[in-house]
Amino acid sequence: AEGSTHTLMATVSQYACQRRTTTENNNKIFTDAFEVLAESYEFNEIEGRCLAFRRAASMLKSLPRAVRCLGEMQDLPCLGEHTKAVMEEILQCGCSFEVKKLLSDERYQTFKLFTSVFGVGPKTADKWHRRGLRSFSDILADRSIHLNRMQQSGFLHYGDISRAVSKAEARSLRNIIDGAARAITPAAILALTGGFSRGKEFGHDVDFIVTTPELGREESLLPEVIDGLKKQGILLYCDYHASTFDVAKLPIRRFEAMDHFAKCFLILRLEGSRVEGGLNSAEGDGRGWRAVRVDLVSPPMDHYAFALLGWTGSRFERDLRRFAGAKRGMLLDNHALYDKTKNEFLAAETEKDIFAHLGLEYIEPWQRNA
Ligand code: TTP
Ligand code: MN
Ligand code: MN
Ligand code: MN
Repeated sequence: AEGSTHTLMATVSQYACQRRTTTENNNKIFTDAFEVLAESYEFNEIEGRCLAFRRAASMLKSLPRAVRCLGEMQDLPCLGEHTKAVMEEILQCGCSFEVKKLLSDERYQTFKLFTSVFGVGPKTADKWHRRGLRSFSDILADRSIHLNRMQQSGFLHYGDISRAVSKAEARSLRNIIDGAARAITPAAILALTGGFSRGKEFGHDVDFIVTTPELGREESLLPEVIDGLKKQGILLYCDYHASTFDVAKLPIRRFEAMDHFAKCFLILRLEGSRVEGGLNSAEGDGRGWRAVRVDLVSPPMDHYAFALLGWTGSRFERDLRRFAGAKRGMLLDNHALYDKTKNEFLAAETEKDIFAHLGLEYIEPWQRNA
């Protein structure tokens, strides 16, 4: 009675940055199915369809309640023929035949398994699948396969890092990184970003911004923090990327997956975390520690707000960029916001400043789970 079709969809924007999306998902039955389809298209490098299913899922996550009938879909954005057909089937039969078929598909299952390893993407999974490899033991037994350092760590710590990280573990890690940064400079700034800053209960890693108000100092801060973690004996893996950030090269006009700030992808040893078994038999019971993935990024302080907004992540951030370009003639990325009409950079000290420049209502991080 309370939910006429109108209240469900009257104001839904096609852009995630104009929607509020909490961690409560009322349409999980549809979005789980869409994620399987999106993944399958991703594995087969059919990017357009993958994106279509991800955008549709993101839109459904923002709805205040479940979609209950075909009629309710008509005015919702981001839904095409294929997505609607899948939803219709789920409404009628409780599941999608196409999704069921994929879940039992050998190629999908193998890609899913292989890409669950840290350092293995669809390209590597495809290479291994073509060679007839189907399991971890197939890979590890094949002497002709060369694993890079990241993949070696991925297999070594597989059991631990494929287990979700809890909020409590994220807090412990925060204290560790905070201690390490403060030992170097008391002025160090540490901010939680990524999924945990959006209020998620669990994550696949923990993301932090580590920087300092002293401009230029942030470049050497990160290597020093890493060194501190190493001296504590808790650095299990480190992939460090020095800064390639250059204000003179802004704005960056083509999309790049990675930003240019100094950053590192780590695996840390977290003490006091109980662990069940892992792939590696050494990761057995009775251990008082677990391995956990941590990402650190160090933007210079005058670009802090852009880095924070970018690293807070989810589809929300991607749609912010898309909205900036399509609706405002602006270029937004993790480094800066550039107004192409005025030919100038728009400075920002806070995320709120960036929303204001874009003429968007401010949306809290916990409402950005798009
Ligand atoms: P993730 O840690 O991959 O995702 P998440 O924190 O949202 O979810 P999970 O709980 O599974 O960890 O990425 C966080 C954000 O970091 C994501 O929006 C992408 C962003 N990021 C950049 O902006 N630049 C980069 O160079 C990298 C590596 C990540
Ligand atoms: Mn994360
Ligand atoms: Mn690298
Ligand atoms: Mn991350």
